[in-house]
Amino acid sequence: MDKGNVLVIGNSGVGKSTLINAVIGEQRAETSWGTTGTTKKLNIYESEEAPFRVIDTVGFEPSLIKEFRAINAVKKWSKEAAKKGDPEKKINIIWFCVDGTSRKLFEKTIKDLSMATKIWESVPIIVVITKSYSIPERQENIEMVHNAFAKQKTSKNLKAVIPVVASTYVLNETAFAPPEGITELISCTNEYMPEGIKAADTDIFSFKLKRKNVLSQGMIGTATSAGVVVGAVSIPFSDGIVLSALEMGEVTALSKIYDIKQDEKTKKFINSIIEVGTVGAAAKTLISGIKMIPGLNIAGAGLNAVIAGVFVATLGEASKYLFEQIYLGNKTVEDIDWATKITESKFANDTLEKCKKILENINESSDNKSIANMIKAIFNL
Ligand SMILES: Nc1nc2c(ncn2[C@@H]2O[C@H](COP(=O)(O)OP(=O)(O)OP(=O)(O)O)[C@@H](O)[C@H]2O)c(=O)[nH]1
Ligand SMILES: [Mg+2]
Repeated sequence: MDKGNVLVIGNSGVGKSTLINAVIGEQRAETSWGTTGTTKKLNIYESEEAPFRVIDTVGFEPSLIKEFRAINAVKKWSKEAAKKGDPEKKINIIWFCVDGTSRKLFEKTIKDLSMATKIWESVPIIVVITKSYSIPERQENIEMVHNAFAKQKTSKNLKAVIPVVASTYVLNETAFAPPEGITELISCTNEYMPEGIKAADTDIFSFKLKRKNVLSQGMIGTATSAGVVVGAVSIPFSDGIVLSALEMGEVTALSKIYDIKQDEKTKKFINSIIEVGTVGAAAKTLISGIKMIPGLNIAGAGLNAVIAGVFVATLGEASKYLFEQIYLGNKTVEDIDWATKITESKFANDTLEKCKKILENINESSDNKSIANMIKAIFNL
């Protein structure tokens, strides 16, 4: 079946490549198209599973109005195909990317992008606010985009404004902005594809599930690295481990990736899992188990760093599984007994073995980064 084409435009550095990576994934094919000798070319990304193709205008600078070379390249790509009777190269949707960290530029960027794409006068536009790290600013940013669009001739083409974080953004040692908006963007894009090339709901569902899995893994990896840093500077853990802000951030972010409704029931559910994975019996047993590993060649800060990192990784793995089951409709956030049992078994099962392997591979001189990398490798993060 034919696939639709999404044209991605936005200033250089706005985050187009990072976005495409999050949407299409690693298992993708990348083909370049463009006249040799110019710096403007197109990169076309597709994967077997992805419901649409994405065309990246590399290094696009819409402020250089007379230099719409990237757009001309898209036109050419499309036109040549039309001549050959190849309907596959039509632009079906345009993603306008604006940088969420520089809202002052929204108006000018939208004006420039509208000018650049005026030849596609009736193609649906989705504005993607990239790098939307700041939650309090999101709603205001969406309104700013709508206001900027109201002044454009193509205002009727605007279908949605979606704030995204395409890759986990680390704010400080315990706080990070997790990936957001990616699967919403996938659904929304498919929704506005013309009939005939629109993917079936079931295909979109399984594609989104895979993306959620990958985004979660990346996020757990980032949280694990943060855990190592916090563990290394904290007091030794004797009676359970509490890195509360970090763990709360990690588990809540995972619940959001799996579209779990953020209400009181979910809060209670999250608190129960965190308790098991911090001060619960399984957590305490694991800590004493680690401390009794024979021939332990690392002590103090290094050992605490490993413990903290392993706990964050294990808690992440457990919660990811739980939220996935809820997302799939197999369980609900009211199944707390089930959730705590699963979490306990994650901590009890092979986690001690994993710790042994990690501790065998590091020593007193290992820095936080190498400790984190070792944990991530063992946990496949
Ligand atoms: N952590 C994080 N970094 C991001 C995100 N989006 C963009 N960045 C960073 O911003 C920088 C620019 O992102 P790119 O994706 O290369 O931007 P681009 O639009 O493809 O740039 P050109 O190819 O030059 O047009 C990179 O350092 C990215 O890592 C995000 O969602 N999270
Ligand atoms: Mg790029």
